[in-house]
Amino acid sequence: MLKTNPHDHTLFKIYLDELERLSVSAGFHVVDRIIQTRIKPKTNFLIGSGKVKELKELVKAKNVDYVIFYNSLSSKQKLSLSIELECEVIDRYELTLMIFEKSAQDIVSKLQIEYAWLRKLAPLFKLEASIKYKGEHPFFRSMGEYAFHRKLNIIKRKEKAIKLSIEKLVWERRRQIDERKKHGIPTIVLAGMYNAGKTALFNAICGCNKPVSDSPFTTLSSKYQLTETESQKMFFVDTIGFVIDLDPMLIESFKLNLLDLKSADMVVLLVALDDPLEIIKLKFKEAIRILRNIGVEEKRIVIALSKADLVDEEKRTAIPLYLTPLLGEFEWCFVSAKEKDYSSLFSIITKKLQELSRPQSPPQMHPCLPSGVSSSPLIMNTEGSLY
Ligand SMILES: Nc1nc2c(ncn2[C@@H]2O[C@H](COP(=O)(O)OP(=O)(O)OP(=O)(O)O)[C@@H](O)[C@H]2O)c(=O)[nH]1
Ligand SMILES: [Mg+2]
Repeated sequence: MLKTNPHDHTLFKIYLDELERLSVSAGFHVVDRIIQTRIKPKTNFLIGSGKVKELKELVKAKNVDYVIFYNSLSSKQKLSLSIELECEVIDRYELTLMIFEKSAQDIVSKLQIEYAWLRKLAPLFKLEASIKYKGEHPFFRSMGEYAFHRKLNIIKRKEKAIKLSIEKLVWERRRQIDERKKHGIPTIVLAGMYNAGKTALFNAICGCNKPVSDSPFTTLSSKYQLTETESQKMFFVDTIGFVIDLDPMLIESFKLNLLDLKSADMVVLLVALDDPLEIIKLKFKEAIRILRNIGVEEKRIVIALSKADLVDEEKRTAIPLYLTPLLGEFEWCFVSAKEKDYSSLFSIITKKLQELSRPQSPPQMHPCLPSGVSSSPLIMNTEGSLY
């Protein structure tokens, strides 16, 4: 890790712990950590040349296969480091994609992951080739250069094709969202860090049986389920989890998930209570920052302090006090998927939907009507396709 804030004495440890947790999830055995503090990253190696030397010795001594950087690496840095260290060098973006690949089941996730890989690796391939063929005759290209151009064209075509497929899916998703809005069924999206308990709550509310686990990014592509409360029908959406310090390029590659969040009538942000207090606070802050960056309006966010069954009465009083500066203006409640305790969440959602319902909406579209939409032709299954 290159630590650019010399005054940070605690956060960087949390970030590194998170990186180690992700590395283990991806299947790595972590042998050591190296940190350098410098305000300005170096353009060639990110870290200073002395540190590169130290790292090289460590790589040799411990017979290391991979060096994983917390920081994002440019193509130039990745290439220079892997040549110098004589091993694979990846950054957190690539590490996250490796974990995604492990849990990717459906075509939508696989497509988005492939797109994210291409966005990262295509510039690296171009750089590698330009170094390799620099100085070769401009008119009589070597066979190697021909092969490179062929490969580059294949990559470009692939990138274009994947982008097109994703755009088609985005278009289809937009259409489904518009149809849902037309039928006046409000959409409630469950968001939060990975492992926050989104899928467990989704399953409990909707009676589904989607995979739930302790490993990061169990859910990659959104799951949808229409459900009926006492007063109305709602679409619940389970989404991909966030991670601390999420790379904006990664968010951008997962456009479909973005669309779900942006178009939601309400976003329930799950903040899990099974972490130490300072981590709960950090993850809460990060999740709010990510939602803001995506463009989710604060008035549409409800906070659900999840896994409440794990905290005793004393902590139930202490935690909201500790989180007061963050909870601020948000409506919040405790939830427990395990104990099927989410009635307060439903009360808040219903109340907020009433507040948010706009007067210009046609009466039949009002989301809080006691559901005259029971036999709506537009119902989606949990994978998002219409039936
Ligand atoms: N005690 C307790 N554990 C819970 C509760 N909800 C979820 N968990 C556990 O927390 C872990 C993560 O749950 P998930 O529902 O998979 O979390 P997620 O937010 O969907 O995670 P990703 O799909 O990776 O983003 C699992 O081990 C669950 O059993 C809860 O209400 N109480
Ligand atoms: Mg999940």
